[in-house]
Amino acid sequence: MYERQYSVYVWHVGDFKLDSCRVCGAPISPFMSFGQMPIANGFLRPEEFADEYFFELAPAFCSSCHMFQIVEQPEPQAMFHENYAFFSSTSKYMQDHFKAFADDVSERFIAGRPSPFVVELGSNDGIMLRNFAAAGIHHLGVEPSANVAEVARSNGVETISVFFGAETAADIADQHGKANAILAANVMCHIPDIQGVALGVRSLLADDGVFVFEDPYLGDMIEKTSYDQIYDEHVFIFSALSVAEAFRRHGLELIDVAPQVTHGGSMRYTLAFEGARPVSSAVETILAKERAQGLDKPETYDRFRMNCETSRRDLMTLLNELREAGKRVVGYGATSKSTTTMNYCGVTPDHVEFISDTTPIKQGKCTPGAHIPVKPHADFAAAPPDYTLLFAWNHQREIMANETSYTDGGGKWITYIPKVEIFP
Ligand code: DWN
Ligand code: ZN
Repeated sequence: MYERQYSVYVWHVGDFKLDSCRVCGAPISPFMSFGQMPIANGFLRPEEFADEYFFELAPAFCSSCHMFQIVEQPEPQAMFHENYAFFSSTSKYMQDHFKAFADDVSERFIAGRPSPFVVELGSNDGIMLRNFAAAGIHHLGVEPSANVAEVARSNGVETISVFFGAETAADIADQHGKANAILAANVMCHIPDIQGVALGVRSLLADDGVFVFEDPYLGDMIEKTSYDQIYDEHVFIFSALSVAEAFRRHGLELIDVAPQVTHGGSMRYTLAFEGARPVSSAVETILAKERAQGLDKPETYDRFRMNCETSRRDLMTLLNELREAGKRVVGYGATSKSTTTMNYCGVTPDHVEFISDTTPIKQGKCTPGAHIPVKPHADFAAAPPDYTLLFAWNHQREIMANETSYTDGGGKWITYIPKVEIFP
């Protein structure tokens, strides 16, 4: 079944075979398939439908090193390019979150150093680094998507537009010196060559430096059945178990963890050279919690698969009922995540009239695979629908605060995480 994909994958990436874990090389095989998927951020116009790229989205769990990963991923250039559609700063809440992230790193690891240097991998439009820039701290963003990198530069954030790896790391160290902190937010889970990043971090990090990154958390995904975290860009969904093991192989030690509410449940991991810094008790606590949750056991992922199937059935039952009742349903937030939801569940323009999204580059185009039109928020406000399907469920608090007039006027919301329901 996976023969074609093996060859595609080997052709694209070369170093790893599809049937072996990207971290430890142990044999792996998918425990489910979400079916044929397009590029999650590949918003397109009708004339491009015929040439749309699809791959099979199938996750696997490695019983040896506990890494959760997808077995096939499109080549990076197909996902991160000069037209990348996601700009981090679209959410005010996320701007505040990254300011707090930057402040925390500054207080704990930067304050008092004579000439600190901070590097961020996948710095997007500079949402985090601009806080360091504003404080006059020597910084560098590494952002492969040229359009968002340009926005960062225009915000005064020094940024180079390349993929990070051992070679780039050595160049940066030559030009700028070693980094006291290397940061990454919602980036590490996008990079299949985790070994290359680890080598790069090793060569760029100062002896007592820290590597701090956060990504959507496997524990939350399993608990909430938020399967929409799985899409082409997210090659890994990390846990503390898998992160500790992946970096231990490169002499880097997990010294702290901190759960985050962002993106529907994330975890911030802090790593340092082995023995260079004390290890927080939070690490042992989270490892024990993950074992108790079964994140190290294949049966957990069989249960997850069944929960995904239930979620899909419930969502489609509701959307079909609303369609038959002649109700208008509009989507809110043309998220990357919703590409998995819509294509896995079979949501069509007959179910969802259009999706409201504030990102100009998405507007006027259609969603990948499902081909639902994306329109500006003004269209939503001008003709409020009976029901609004909350694809940006991770921004629920901010969206509810902004949409009180719709809700107070009797508008209904639909969520599907952690389960399908209508509110209020
Ligand atoms: O890891 C990733 C995360 C961090 O961001 C990437 N792979 C891509 C992206 O994932 P996403 O697209 O699922 O992220 P969001 O933040 O859930 O996307 C929100 C979308 O909703 C954006 O297109 C903006 C839009 N939006 C809106 O139209 N009105 C968002 C808010 C808060 C709003 O009020
Ligand atoms: Zn493994």
